Amino acid sequence: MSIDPRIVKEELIQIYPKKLRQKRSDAIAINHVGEDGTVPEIKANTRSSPGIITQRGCTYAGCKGVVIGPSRDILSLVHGPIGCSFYAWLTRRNQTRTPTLEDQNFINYCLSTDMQEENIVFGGEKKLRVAVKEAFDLFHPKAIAIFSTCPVGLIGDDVHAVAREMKEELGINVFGFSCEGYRGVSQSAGHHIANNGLFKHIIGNNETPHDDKFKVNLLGEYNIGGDGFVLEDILSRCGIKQISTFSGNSTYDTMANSHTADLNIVMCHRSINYAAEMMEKRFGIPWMKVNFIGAEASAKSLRRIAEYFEDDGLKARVEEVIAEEMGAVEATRAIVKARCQGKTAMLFVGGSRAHHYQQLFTEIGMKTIVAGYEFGHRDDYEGRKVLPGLKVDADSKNIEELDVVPDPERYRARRSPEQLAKLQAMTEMEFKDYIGMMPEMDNETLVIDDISHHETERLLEIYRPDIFCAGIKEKYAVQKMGIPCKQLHSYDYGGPYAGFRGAINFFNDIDRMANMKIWSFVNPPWAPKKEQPAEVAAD
Ligand code: CFM
Repeated sequence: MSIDPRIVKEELIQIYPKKLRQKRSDAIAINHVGEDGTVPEIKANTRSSPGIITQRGCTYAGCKGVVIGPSRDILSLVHGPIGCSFYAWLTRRNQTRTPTLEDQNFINYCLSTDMQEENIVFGGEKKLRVAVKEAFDLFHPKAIAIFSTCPVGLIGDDVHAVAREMKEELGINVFGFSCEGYRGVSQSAGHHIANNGLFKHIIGNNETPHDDKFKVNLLGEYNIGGDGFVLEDILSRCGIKQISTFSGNSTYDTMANSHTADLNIVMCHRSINYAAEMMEKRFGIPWMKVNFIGAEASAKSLRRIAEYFEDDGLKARVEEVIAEEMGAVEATRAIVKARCQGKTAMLFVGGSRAHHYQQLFTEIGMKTIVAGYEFGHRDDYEGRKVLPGLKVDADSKNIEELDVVPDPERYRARRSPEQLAKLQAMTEMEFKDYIGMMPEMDNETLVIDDISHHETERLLEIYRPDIFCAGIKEKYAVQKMGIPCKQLHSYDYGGPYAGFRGAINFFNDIDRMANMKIWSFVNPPWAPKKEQPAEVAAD
């Protein structure tokens, strides 16, 4: 069945009032990849319209929950009303391990200043100071991070002044984030604020040297459902030393030591590209986009890392690891592909997974017909080449841009610009680059930014895809319409899905969901009775 995407687009937006119709029209692109790789422009990273029921989260969620939260021994203290903490408590499946009994792990805790009306009226700094002290006395952490929620910004509490004071008094690293929920148009602003904080307060604080030959940091990997564990295993078997991860299964010390690495490999471009750029400017560490979602994609990423280090031993080791893993992947893939070939998927996730997971569907013959991010920017859709032309609007201006210069003692260019250009030309490596989602999607597919609930429902009615990928907020509305919904934030308690073993898990899970017959029986009492398929009626 082929449906003209122009008619679908019209159908999605026709119900809206005029101004909203125009706004949503700009956020819906019909993909077309030109000969030179150009794609249509899409409007992204602008304010959601009230009432559309956005999938987005807030700036505090992006800073505390996404980027800093997964680090196990930084004590996160939320300055705000208790709800902001309670609803962010253990809701993201970022896993961690404590290798020894001495290791601290605060991930299960939920610390809040529990602001009351009185604090809103008279100020909350005093309460914050007491809370930092109490947290220190209880846990003796290496570092305490303070996160601001909306009312903190509105009443003007200076969390940074309190952090400086307490750092002095307690003798540990204490730092604050002005990541009030309203600070940006989505959680994306919180990523940027968190990256700035990592850079100002953590990276470069630990000078432990390593004499390993191949040293990398894995950036933008948060160990959801154990993805990070899989990647740690693969990299170490290849003989690649992972100095730190930002920030799945990480510690304060490893992140503080990350400037000693020789390459930054970036999984989630959206959430961490700022830190990658700043580390290159200050320390001379090049960054390279990788993708470990999908077996083919993982193999390609490993080969690129090996090319960067220009070492035959490493290249051989990488090939061995790929060969060890691929047999099992191919065995499952062949079975699942035969059952899933030709089925369709829609993906509406965050700021990178709606792109990365298309690869896994492709590997089992499934086609992504519509996709979109919640809070991606134009570069996540169209590629970083659009960056110079991006207009900086008032909302983006709200977020500090750090002025980064080479560190006078510690800057060391790991590769010359000529070397990088040579590597880039030879291996299609994307140094300091990300080509975005749209160039890898088929022509005439739909790309929708910050999709509304109405648009979601109409899409499902029109296309009836075999699987819809989104989050918990969408899941049951979608399934009530008789279409299976795979959560790609939490993985529905499943996973890991990264690397080779992750691909096997994903293939099996999608096979189960997309081929489950139960969905075709969903029949609300008001609808005319459906014929049961013959093979079921005969049972
Ligand atoms: Fe990056 Fe993420 Fe994502 Fe993200 Fe997220 Fe997430 Fe996500 Mo949920 S950091 S942008 S803010 S890959 S929590 S681990 S799944 S929306 S697509």
